[in-house]
Amino acid sequence: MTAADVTLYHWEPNANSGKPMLALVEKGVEFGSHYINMLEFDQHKPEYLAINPQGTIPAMTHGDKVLTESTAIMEYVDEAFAGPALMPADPRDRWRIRWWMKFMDQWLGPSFSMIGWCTFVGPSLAHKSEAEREAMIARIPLPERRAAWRKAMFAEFSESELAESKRRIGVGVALIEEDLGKREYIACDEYSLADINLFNSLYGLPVGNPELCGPDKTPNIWRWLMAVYQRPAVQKTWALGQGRFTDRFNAIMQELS
Ligand SMILES: N[C@@H](CCC(=O)N[C@@H](CS)C(=O)NCC(=O)O)C(=O)O
Repeated sequence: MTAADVTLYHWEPNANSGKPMLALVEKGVEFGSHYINMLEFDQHKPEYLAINPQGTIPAMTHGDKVLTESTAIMEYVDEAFAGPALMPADPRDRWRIRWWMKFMDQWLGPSFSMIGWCTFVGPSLAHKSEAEREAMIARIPLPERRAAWRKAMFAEFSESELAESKRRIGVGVALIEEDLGKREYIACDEYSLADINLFNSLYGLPVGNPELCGPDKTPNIWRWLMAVYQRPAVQKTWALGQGRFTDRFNAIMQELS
């Protein structure tokens, strides 16, 4: 089985879609890129449901294997293919990588996601009629995703849940700043899957949360962002985007360089 048998189904290089995209590019794995336009609900069309019946992205096929869950896909990519190791050998470093990925996936990432869905994803569908939006929601296979889309499309996120997400982002950014003061990268002195995981939610911080992140406020995050932005694989990955996320990436890269 070779890398030529790999197809990644993804949206923009951002959050969950961006994680396996960047891991594949860092490893130098050739892959077929299948863009799923999340805002057109491609992820709920029968062609994609045949790949991932849950109707969420990303998903990856390798030969006849179908892989889902962005962090687990990254671990698979690191183990299945040659190229630079994205997990170090030391057990304590590996534990810290997994600690950070769990923290992001379960605690901090969903808060970034809620703010993004409230400010960008939901409003992007405001041009559709209420009936069209209801029909889109009715096609979503997972009840929890149906609930999330309803809140985003009809601006139903409550004040208290948005406040909790903002609180978590503040706490998370402070913790990341503290740990980046202890070592070169987030989990150890080598670039790892944990950096890929975090970068996909944090690369927009200087624009999205200037009140929390900047060269004076968070010097360790700033140093880390500058180092990660400069990686050729990171630049190649964000060039695969089709819109606003790549524009934002390019604007911040100018600011950092
Ligand atoms: N835990 C999953 C989450 C997958 C997920 O919910 N992805 C979002 C995009 S970041 C999605 O597919 N949203 C589209 C939808 O719910 O219709 C992973 O990490 O892959």
